[in-house]
Amino acid sequence: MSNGEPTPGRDRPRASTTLSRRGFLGVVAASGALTAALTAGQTVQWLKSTALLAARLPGVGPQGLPVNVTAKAAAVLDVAQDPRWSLVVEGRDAQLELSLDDLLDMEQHDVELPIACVEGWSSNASWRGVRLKDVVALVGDAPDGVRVESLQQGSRYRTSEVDVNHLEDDLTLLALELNGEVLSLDHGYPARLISPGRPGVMQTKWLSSVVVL
Ligand SMILES: Nc1nc2c(c(=O)[nH]1)N[C@H]1C(S)=C(S)[C@@H](COP(=O)(O)O)O[C@H]1N2
Ligand SMILES: [Mo]
Repeated sequence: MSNGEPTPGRDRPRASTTLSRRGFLGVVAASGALTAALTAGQTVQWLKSTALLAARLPGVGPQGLPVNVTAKAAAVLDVAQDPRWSLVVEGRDAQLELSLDDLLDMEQHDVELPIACVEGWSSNASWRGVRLKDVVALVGDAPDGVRVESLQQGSRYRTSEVDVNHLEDDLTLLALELNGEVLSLDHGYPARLISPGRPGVMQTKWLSSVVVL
């Protein structure tokens, strides 16, 4: 047959061929759905309920988003909750410190952006906070980019660079809230970076400073 379909034998009822093809198509559809689920964002909750796959996935943490490294594991529980916390903004000529209240007094913006971890999960979230470029503008530079630094010590994940394109992007925030609540400790309280199209590893948590490059 030119269309490559199996030809039912004369002695086999047509219906049995149709049924077996349907069965085959059912398997194809099911595996397609699984592939789609594994590659799509926002599926972590669904996968968690699938016992077969649960062992390979991170737990769904506070505020509905997985946590890769907790505040406790990063040894920032005390420094992150210190009421004297402030964000150091280091310009080329000027330096200033912004308290959490100072940041909250600035214009707040809402963005929807995923965290996409190379370990194989991606999850969308709503973030609210100040634009990174608004913070950098306070020290009056036209930077080539910035480096953000974490309160966390001794981890290669404690800093990341934000190039000028991401810095100028309206969606690049120093996030103070996640999914309608104050950022939880595990997600980077008091402030964390969130920026579009960067791997999760560069969405630095528990910020201590922003350094103009
Ligand atoms: N300071 C710091 N920031 C960090 C990390 C870290 O270990 N330390 N892990 C990164 C990685 S690998 C990912 S995937 C995201 C996870 O963010 P979440 O735990 O809020 O989901 O945070 C990033 N920011
Ligand atoms: Mo990650």
